[in-house]
Amino acid sequence: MRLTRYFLPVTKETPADAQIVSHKLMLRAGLIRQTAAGIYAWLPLGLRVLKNIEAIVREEQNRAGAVELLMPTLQSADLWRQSGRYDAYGPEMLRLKDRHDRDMLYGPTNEEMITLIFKDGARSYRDLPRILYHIQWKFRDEVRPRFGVMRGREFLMKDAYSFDLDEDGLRKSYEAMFVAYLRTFARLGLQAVPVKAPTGPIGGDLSHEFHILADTGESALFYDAAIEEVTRDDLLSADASTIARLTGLYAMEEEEHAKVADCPVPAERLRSRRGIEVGHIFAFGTKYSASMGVSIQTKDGSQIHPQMGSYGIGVSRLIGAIIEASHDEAGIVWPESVAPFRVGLINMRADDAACTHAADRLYGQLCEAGVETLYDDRDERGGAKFATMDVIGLPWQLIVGPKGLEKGVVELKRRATGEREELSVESALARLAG
Ligand code: 5CA
Repeated sequence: MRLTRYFLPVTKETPADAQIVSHKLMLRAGLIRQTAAGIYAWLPLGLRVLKNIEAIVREEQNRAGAVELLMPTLQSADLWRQSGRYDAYGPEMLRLKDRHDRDMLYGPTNEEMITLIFKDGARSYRDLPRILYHIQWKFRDEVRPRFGVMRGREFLMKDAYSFDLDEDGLRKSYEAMFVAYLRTFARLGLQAVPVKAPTGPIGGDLSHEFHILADTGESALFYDAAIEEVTRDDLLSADASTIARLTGLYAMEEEEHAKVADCPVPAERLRSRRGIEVGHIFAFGTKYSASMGVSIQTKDGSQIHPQMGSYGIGVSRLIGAIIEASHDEAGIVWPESVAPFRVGLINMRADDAACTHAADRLYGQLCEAGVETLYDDRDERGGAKFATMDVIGLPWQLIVGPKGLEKGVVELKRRATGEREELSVESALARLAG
């Protein structure tokens, strides 16, 4: 993509209304634009990151055996009256009326809708177990939307729902999602801490939150330092034993920790840090399947209500969490797996015909090799181009300038470390295409 044809409104000024670094950088790097309190438009660069995160979340859901569908954002109030949550949900729910004066709402979550869809489509034990999920916008009329996409009112969530014949099946589905979560966050370059959680309005008795450690997190956590010893490789190859190891280690939110009379962790191993909740999973049994009358015939002919769980990931919130975890003074440092482009190609002298010719040619070769490249072909000072590339945080910068060309070299800079290296065009291509 040529920058002269793109839409990348990068700013040098620090936006006054942003308090935390990820929000500031998302605005400065032209990823999002606020259109109303807690509601954001995704600009082209931000949308690419969102899609990359979504793709990793999707791959891991599919790998765990979950099946994708898509439910609407607008729901009828009657659906929620069936579960009894319509009145219980409170002012966070955005309620509206259609032209026939029917009560509608913008979905804050989808337990009711998926339960009804499953009820219509499943009859017998052969239809279980199933895990269904979608990636869809949600609306919660938060009292204090803040920190940009971190606590928005409209936000993108992956929510999965499991249906099992018995509690043992539910435990297996819960574990499959737990593994998918550990792998998903590791692939996003994040270290997520699973924390045993109270279940709140979703209901049920088994629940975990997944937190990214960051000083700007909204939750205060207490956990066993041994959790920090779990490596990325452990997480990528996670199985039931990894879950046992992790959930065997103490980790609590402050409020819950305060209720624990005898903390099992010795003081020297107890860590206290803040966390960003990027995922939340619940096993709630028959809460919705019973209240909404889902009956499934078992092998022996009896009828049961399926055991259910729900599993959320804050897809749009993850962008904020990733930036909180990965940035420096100059800007964002994207992990390779979610970067909006792999390479930023800089033509240092758009007013120099030879330099432009060489940069154009290199751009063509990168595209040909399938390397996602943002090409700064603007007629601007080199300094401004470097600053733009640094703030948007692409993993590699490839710099073409007249001096290098005389020697037959281009410069390759790694954003994460700042390491620079001169090499021939061919070697640069080989390196980046790999
Ligand atoms: N139905 C369940 C799981 S499918 C559910 O709604 N869980 S939740 O309330 O915990 O939300 C799931 C995830 O969505 C959270 O872990 C968080 O990462 C994200 N999330 C929740 N509220 C917001 C918000 N206001 N802005 C951005 N992300 C949010």
